[in-house]
Amino acid sequence: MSDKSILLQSIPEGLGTHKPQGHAKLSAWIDDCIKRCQPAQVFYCDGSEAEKKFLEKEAVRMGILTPLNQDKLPGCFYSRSHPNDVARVEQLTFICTPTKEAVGPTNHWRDPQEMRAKLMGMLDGAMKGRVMYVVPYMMGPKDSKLTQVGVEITDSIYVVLNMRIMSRMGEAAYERLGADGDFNKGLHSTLDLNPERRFICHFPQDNEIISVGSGYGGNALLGKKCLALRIGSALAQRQGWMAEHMLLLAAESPEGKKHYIAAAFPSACGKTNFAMLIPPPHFAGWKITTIGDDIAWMEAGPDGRLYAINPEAGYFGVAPGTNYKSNPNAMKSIARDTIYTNVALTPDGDVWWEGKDGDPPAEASDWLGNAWAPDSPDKAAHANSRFTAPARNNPVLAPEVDDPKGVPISAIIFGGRRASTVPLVFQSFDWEHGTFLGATMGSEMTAAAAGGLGQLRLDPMAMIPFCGYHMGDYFAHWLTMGKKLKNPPLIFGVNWFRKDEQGRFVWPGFGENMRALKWIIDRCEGKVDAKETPIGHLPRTEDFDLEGLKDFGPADFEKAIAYDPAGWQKDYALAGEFFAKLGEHMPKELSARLEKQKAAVK
Ligand code: GTP
Ligand code: SPV
Ligand code: MN
Repeated sequence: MSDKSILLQSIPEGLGTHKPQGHAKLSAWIDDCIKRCQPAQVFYCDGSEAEKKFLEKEAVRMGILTPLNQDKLPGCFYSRSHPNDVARVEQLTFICTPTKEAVGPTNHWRDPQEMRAKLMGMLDGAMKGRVMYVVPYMMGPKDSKLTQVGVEITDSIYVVLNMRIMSRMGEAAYERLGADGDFNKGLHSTLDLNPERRFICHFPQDNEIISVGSGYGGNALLGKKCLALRIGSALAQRQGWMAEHMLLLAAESPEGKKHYIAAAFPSACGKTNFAMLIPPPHFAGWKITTIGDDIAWMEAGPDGRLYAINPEAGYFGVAPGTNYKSNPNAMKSIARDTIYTNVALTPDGDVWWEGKDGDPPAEASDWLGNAWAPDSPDKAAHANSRFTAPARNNPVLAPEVDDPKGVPISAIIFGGRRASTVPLVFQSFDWEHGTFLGATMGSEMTAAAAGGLGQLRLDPMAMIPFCGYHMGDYFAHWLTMGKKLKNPPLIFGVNWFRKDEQGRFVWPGFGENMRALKWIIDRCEGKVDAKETPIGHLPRTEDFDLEGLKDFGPADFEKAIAYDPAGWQKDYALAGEFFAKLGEHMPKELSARLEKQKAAVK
């Protein structure tokens, strides 16, 4: 019988011993965590290749990871979560600030002292008989001034191996800290994975995160949504920069001219796909490269443009629907050194999910570990099953990812999953109207968060689950940033998900989204005119390149961009309710803009 002891065994010499020295506050915090959680072992990570190999081997021995077929998927592992721990839990995510007012009505609030006491109670002795891992990491390129250092203390080896892919993990983080640098404290324990004892808590004033009861990405990989967005957005507001739920891509024309584009789409609404887009054959000579697929940190540059970095180093992407037709670059990115979570496992050690290439396997073991066959009533992979892959695997990774000053953004795109109303692509009138457009965007909810699947909700700037302070103040911050930018990006809206009367998507999407991107770039370069409507500038059919598109002509295009005043009246009514909830924090300019827009679409 294999030994499933969860303590690390036969630790090679030199591993696990990299206890940080010379930063008194850091050492004191680590000591506090050890006293509190009482682990049986403490393993100080250094981020080395030898450490990765050792921890993978141990995770396999413990039964937490399963090696996949190494001929087909070298360096890849399979993992199943607890069945109740498959997505973010917005109801159990809290911002703990001295006043409730500070977090606004769109966040869940708890008093910091009360919450801390409750969490400390749960963490007392929580790591008895377990290993505590101390994980130093950087969010952002090594020498960027926007880069943040975090240290995550966790009892999950799965979390360590995922953090290693998603962040710049290792001792360089301690070097950047020096003797007294500020760092994010992140304490994570899976406890017993009981949803009753699951709390994802943020303490922005202490630059601290405490997360218990979940091992799922967004809840447990603390550098990602917790630090880079919730704590990050609050920090950005205080310091005058932006932390956004945005992909970043570079689009290079056949003439060699580059534009950098940022796009905010809600969870599971197409960021990874758009960031890795391959232009259709008709766009030969165009090249799209990826800077990031989920998070952007942005600041005003000396030239008055907005500069962006991707704080992450990997992709925690949605598996279902990913295939060689929809996203070949993602398929190549996940061909090696990838951790697959909650997909299906085939008898030959391969993975499968709904919407992967080819026929479904004749038999498989589903995400719950049950026997599955193509005629099984349930899905083989969980709808929010994911891959964790290093960015360096991406064949179209932009070299700019490591540039400490970031890339200057030409256009910001807001998009959502909307069966109706929102056209394929349109442009706002200016920064303020673009902010309004982002502030009023809705989207149908996806499996990335527990509950509400398919329901339309307002998700301003795709930040509803991730804004770490009052949404009204967040809107005001957007307006302030616009005033700081002499050359602000142009702001656009897109919708890849409009449906016809039969419930089919009207737009082919994926690589064909290049056509909308091309129009956006043409607008940035002042090359094409547009149709003026109350909601913004719409593309004229003659300016939108439809050549080479099968079964989709000008009439279909006109359906995809149709301006639907009745739909907008409903949208603006929803936005009005939302703005009202934000009360005194709501910027007057945007409330006034709403009244103007309401009148215009009547
Ligand atoms: P998070 O990682 O949750 O923030 O999501 P994301 O925005 O990166 O979403 P992703 O690109 O992984 O897409 C999620 C789902 O939308 C996948 O199932 C895709 O296949 C599907 N999708 C992406 N782009 C398109 C598109 O242009 N059209 C259609 N119809 N579906 C798309
Ligand atoms: C999202 O839900 O927007 C994600 C996945 O990108 S997670 O990191 O789990 O939040
Ligand atoms: Mn996301």
